[in-house]
Amino acid sequence: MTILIKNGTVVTAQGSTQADVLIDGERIAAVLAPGDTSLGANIEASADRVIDATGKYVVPGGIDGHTHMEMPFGGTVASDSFETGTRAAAWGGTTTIIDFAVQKQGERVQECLAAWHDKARGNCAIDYGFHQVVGGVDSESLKAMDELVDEGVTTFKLFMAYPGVFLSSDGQIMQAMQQASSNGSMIMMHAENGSAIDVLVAQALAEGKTDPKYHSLTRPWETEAEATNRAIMLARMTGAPLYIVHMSAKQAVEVLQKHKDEGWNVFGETCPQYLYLSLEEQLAQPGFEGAKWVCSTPLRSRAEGHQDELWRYLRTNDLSVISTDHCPFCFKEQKEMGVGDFSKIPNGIGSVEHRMDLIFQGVVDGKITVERWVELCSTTPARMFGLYGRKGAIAPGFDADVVIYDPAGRTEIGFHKTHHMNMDHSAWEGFVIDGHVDTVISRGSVVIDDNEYLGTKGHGQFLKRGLSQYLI
Ligand code: DUC
Ligand code: ZN
Ligand code: ZN
Repeated sequence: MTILIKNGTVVTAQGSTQADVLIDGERIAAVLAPGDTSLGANIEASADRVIDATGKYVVPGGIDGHTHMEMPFGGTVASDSFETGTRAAAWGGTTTIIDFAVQKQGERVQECLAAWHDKARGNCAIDYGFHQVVGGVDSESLKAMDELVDEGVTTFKLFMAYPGVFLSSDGQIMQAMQQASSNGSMIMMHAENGSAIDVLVAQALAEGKTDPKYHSLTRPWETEAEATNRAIMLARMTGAPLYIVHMSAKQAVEVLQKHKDEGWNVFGETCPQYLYLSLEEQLAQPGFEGAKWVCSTPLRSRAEGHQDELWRYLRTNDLSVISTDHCPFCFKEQKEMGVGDFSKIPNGIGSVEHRMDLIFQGVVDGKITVERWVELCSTTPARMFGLYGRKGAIAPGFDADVVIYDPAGRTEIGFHKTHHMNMDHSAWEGFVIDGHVDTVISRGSVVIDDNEYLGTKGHGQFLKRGLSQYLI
């Protein structure tokens, strides 16, 4: 099967240019400037399908480097399966996810990873890889880290939050970082001071402060900035590179920026919810409504100016990746577990379907360029997580993961506009985007075309990842 995408504007992290893109089988065969006849004068006649992309952007498929499909968490399980979650991702122009396999204390890392393979195998609409959460750092799990690197799982997530569940002590973090430093892998960190948060949560509840907004008020920015600084200091001592996930506090990014400027190999990720949503407008809605927006790190105060600062840090590359931390829970029966006690609300927001659109709105609003959109949502995640060469660019030899995006289109987001995630509500209800995902191609197969899903369960393959290109 050959597909010719003609007359579009091909956007990569490096620049935008008028070009035709020829797909042959699962790969991009050629990117042809206007008038380039090196493959013959009329390749259009021999192509199986021709798509006219006049006036549209042709961009590499989105890579969401942070999702939690069907993850057991907070006494329940994230509501998207690999089947529903990857299908929703495809609808939104994301053609690769990297999900988190989870190991808890006392469990064998290899068995946990095998369980995640079982959940995903044969079920995904788009390609997928895994990071490994190491919730119990000990001599066995440290050895397992070396094995996993050989199996294409080259990133390991640790938690400084959730005492008794996932939290690693500073000593455990230090050991895992030393291991990463020796085997070339990368540590990803959930940087919040979980012990301090637990004290604040217990005190708030004792004072009768039970509403969802207290989720954010008991996780003040200091808990994120302190943990960020501690994580980086530990990484500095071990020489390990460090990637801080879901950053939401401007003060935490300021800490990261300082160490980055000193030449340390530290990277920051943020998510759409921290760029658009806030404590005042969402979490503090009356009654229990705010539960829809309980996630960690938490949404922060707009009055404190975090959102604008995060956009600025995206421009300066102190934040270099946008993922979703997609961790959906239904309102009925799942979020409702926390009625009368905000600490029992399962933490998570579902956004895997909307990231490309939401961040494109940042282009429309003049916050970032169209090339930076591609870089933050596809190219840097590919380089960061050892996928570049296959994913993250429109270039010959790369996988034919391509999105045709219409900047003159319009996308109304929300549950009532029928999103495709397995959720009974939307954190993004009412958002309108000045752009539209028209066509999505995953390894040469058209999976979304003109508001129709054409993909298949099981098309998505496991991606054995290499080492990060950002390691030195
Ligand atoms: N934060 C969330 O909001 N959900 C899953 C785990 C996490 O760290
Ligand atoms: Zn986390
Ligand atoms: Zn997460």
